[in-house]
Amino acid sequence: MKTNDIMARLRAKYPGESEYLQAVQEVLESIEEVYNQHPEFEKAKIVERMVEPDRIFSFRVTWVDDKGEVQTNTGYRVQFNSAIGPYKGGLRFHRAVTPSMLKFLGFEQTFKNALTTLPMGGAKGGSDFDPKGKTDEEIMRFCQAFMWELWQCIGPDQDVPAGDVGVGGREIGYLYGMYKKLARQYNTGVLTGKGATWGGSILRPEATGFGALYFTQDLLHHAGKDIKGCKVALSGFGNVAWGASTKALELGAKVVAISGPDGVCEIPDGITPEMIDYMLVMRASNRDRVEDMATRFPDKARFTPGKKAWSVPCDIALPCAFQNELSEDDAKELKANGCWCCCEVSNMGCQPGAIHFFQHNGILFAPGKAVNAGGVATSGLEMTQNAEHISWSGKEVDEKLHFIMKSIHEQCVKFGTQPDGSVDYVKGANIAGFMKVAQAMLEQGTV
Ligand code: 2IT
Repeated sequence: MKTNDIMARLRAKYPGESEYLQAVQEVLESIEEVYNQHPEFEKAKIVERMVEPDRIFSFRVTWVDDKGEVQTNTGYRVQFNSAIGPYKGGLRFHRAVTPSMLKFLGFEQTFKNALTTLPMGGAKGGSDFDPKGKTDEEIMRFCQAFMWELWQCIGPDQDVPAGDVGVGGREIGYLYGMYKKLARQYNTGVLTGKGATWGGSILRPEATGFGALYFTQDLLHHAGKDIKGCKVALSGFGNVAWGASTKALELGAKVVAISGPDGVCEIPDGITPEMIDYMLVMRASNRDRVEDMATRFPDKARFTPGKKAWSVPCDIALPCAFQNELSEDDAKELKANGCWCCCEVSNMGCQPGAIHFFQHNGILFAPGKAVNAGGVATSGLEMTQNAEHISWSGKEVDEKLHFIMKSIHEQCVKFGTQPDGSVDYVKGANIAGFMKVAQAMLEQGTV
């Protein structure tokens, strides 16, 4: 296998699918050496098969807004790979959603899910619907119209969607309500991220952020460092940023910046539990403005329009928002301001130039598919509880999540340790995830 040849073919076949091509290139570069030591992979054309989604559903979603006007969006479900289990992955509602974006996310999800140790294949879906400025009633009508098409593609043993950007507990509720009406199936396991009283797992809302901080803690320990007293800058103010801030505070770190599409809020004395609670209000408002934090807490937070969280001096940077949100220039600014660690919590949050800069300038770096896997792992735990018709305590779920994050860190160390003793977490995560999926595909024959 030669990465350059495969990439040239994919670029010609899928011109303009930049996120998808970027995600594939990153994985192929990391696994090329290991892959070429396995002639059986080459013979079965594992890579050529693995970079193509199993299938993509695309559908029109028509709904009526509050003014009575008819609106049309496009919905998708990309079922990427089922080698190690039923399709599993979130739904993203964002104006920029395209097949390329969902293919990149589905591809990443396949390896991430393999890292969790649980039997889940990879998928992603969503729509170019923009939740910004929409009322609760409009969100509900859109979710119902979306499920009208999606319900035939999913099922508890087939494909289990969850939330992602723009899809949280409220949206999962509306989607689940409509699923039951259409399918006349009452198995809670068809979606994860549900409410605690109707099949949801305790700690699922917190899990992505909590898991990310458990992973960061392990990474720091491995490097002989401690998170206590560290200054953390993070991007976003949604579900992931909320969970990450909560756990960062609990572990004794100080969150000095959060951000949004409108700019950054600097918080010199560190975020407080009250401010973390307010993130939920900001998310539910659909205003998509981080400035609201500074308006609500003028003594604590200082808003600067147009700036990113990466302009604020910190020890640890945690991208928690969107792909490619941290550029090479941002990486340089972070280093110049004293940052020495970046754990990517968003999927593909760092641009390739930023990762390269971190890795060649002694900054600890770990990729999203390892750092943020606690979210989907806890979705897997929700599926287990649903299948058994039981509900575990918060303590039980937290212990399992902690164990899974530890095991992901160990897999990264196993496959990513370099001759000088440092760990290349990108390589480690990609090789560990790839080997598991590749082996499963090989054993299941040419399908
Ligand atoms: O990117 C992700 O892993 C998610 N959005 C969560 C997916 C899931 O099925 O819980």
